[in-house]
Order: sequence, then structure tokens, then C-alpha cells
Amino acid sequence: MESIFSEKHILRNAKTELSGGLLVEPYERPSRAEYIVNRIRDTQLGNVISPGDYGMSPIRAIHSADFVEFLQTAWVRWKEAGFEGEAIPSVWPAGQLQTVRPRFIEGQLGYYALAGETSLSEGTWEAAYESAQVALSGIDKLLSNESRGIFSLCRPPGHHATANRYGGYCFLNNVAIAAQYCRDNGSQRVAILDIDFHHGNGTQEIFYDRDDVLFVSLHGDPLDTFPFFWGHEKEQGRGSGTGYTVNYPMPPGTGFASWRESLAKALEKIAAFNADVLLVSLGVDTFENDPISFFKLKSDDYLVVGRDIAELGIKTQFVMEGGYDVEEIGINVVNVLAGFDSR
Ligand code: OKP
Ligand code: ZN
Repeated sequence: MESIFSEKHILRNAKTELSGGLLVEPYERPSRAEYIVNRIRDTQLGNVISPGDYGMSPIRAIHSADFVEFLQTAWVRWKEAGFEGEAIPSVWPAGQLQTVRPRFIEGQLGYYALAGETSLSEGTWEAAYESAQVALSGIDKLLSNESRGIFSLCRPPGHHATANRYGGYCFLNNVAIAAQYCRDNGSQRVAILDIDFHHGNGTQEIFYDRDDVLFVSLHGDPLDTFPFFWGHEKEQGRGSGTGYTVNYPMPPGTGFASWRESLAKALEKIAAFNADVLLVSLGVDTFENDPISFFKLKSDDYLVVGRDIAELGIKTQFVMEGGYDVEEIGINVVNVLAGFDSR
């Protein structure tokens, strides 16, 4: 399988993450992508290709103009305001349904952030833009050639970002941008399978009212983990989108046998939807030793995951989401891709 990758991911290199009342080195750090690309090269999975530039319009097809402008200018405006650290929100319009956007950057952070762990830092916008281009290049290549599968090694990840909010280490929703690109380039039905440990609240929200993009997610029960306010089984879509969002939350300690049962149900939904193309939000933070998650998958299990997905027989793009700083993330990601290739 071919991979799309850009060295510019390194421009996202924040110094801080608010975690347990401390400012720690972010879990979402540059070494993650290096582990994965090194493993791709060591195992000779396939070519590693640089992305093209698809510009702003596929980004604007998903994200609101004011949000994009905020991401482009936030770091400079935060520095100009005289703040010395990285940009972390400290106040939210909690409980208010309609809010007037503040003028000052400190208020705008709370207006656009869905969580407080994700510091804005120098280079964040440039890296997020490039990550979206990695997703777009992958889907364009998949749609225009004969290959059954492609891997977009996106960093930073995207599935928590909504049309107008960032957080959970995400700024632009790479998989949503790629899914919309499919719709705008001839695909009638697009399925998104999100197997990151965390619920993909951003992707869900973006397509919640629609019946042309199916969103199916396997994740830690939001009663017990981030993003806490989305991902319950009863969230199934709205209006003509009803039935086109499907959630499989699972409890702490879930191992591969029961996780795979949920995967089988998810794959049945995707098969019944008769999708032209499948996009997989691929997180390997379901791994037993992931530092921030509570599932118990082992490295060999990821080979089976890739094979199970390949059984669908649908053109598939894998889009990188989470999986934190252990060397095994390279092994686990490449196991999914190699398992897919083996079928
Ligand atoms: C992003 B992705 C650790 C708490 C982490 C944010 C998790 C974001 C996960 N102190 N909270 O879905 O892997
Ligand atoms: Zn995750």
C-alpha cells in the first residue's frame, strides 16, 4: 500500500498540554509520525509520497470561514496581546445556546475550543493545513487509480474538530474533508469507519443530518473518557440523517474479542449501506499500552483488523488519527495496513 506523508507535520510541536493540572509535553507529538513512517520504510509496505496542494476550497467545504480565519490568525494575535505562554482557553460560554463572538483573542479561544488540553502554538495552522492536504492527496489518488487501499499519514489528527471548533489535538477534520471531496468528485455514498479509541465527535457532527455519508464509530464509553459529551449509542443522526450515525461505545478493559464483535456489526452496517468508498479514521490508541486509553488490543490483533476491513471489498482510505507515544504505534499501524493488503 502507498502512503502519503509530509515532513511539515513537525510544524505542530507545542510545548504544553494541560493534563491533570500540570502543563506536560503533549501526547500528540512529532515522534508519533516518525515511528509510523520509519516502520513503513523498514517493512517496505510501499512507496511514501509527498502530498500535492489542493488549496483552501476543500477545507472551506467543511469548516466555517470565521473558524478558518481564527485558526490562521490566533497565534499571532495571542502573541501581539502580550501573552508569554502558548494559547490555552480559560473561559467558555457553557450552557448558552447562542453567544456573541468576543473580539479579544482570550475570549475567542473559548468560543472556538471544545476542550482545553490543546494549546495553540507557532506553526499549528501550517501543520493542520498540510495534514488536510495529506488526506486530500490520498483520497484523490485512491479515486483516480486502480489501487484498493491508500494510507494518509495525517498529523495533527482531525476527528474531534467540528465545522467551527478545535480540540482533542485536532484543528481541521481531515477525514471529513476527504469524505466531502469524494462526494464532490463522483462518489454517491461514502462510509466513514472510526476505530480510534476516542469518539469522533467532530466527524459525527459534520455529517449528522446527512444520509449520503454514513458515520460508524467504535470507542471508549463517553461516560468514562474523552470527549465525554458525545458518542452514546442513542446518537443516531437527525432528520434525513437518522440511522446514518452508528455508535458502539465500550467499557474500560475491553479486549479484542468483544471489540471485534462490535467491528463485525459496524462492517455489516457499512456493507448494507452499499458505500462507493470507505474512509477509516485509524487510531491505534486502542493498544493495551497506550498511555491515555483503556482498551486492551495487542499488536497482532491489528493484522486481523486490517483483514476484516478488507473483506468488505470496498476501496479504502486509511486516515491517521490517534495512538500515543510508544514505539509500537508504528508496528500497530503497519499491521492494519499489511493485514488489509493480505486480503
Ligand atoms: C485525540 B484522538 C490526557 C487527556 C487527553 C484528549 C484526548 C484527545 C484524543 N491527559 N484528552 O482521538 O486520539
Ligand atoms: Zn484517540
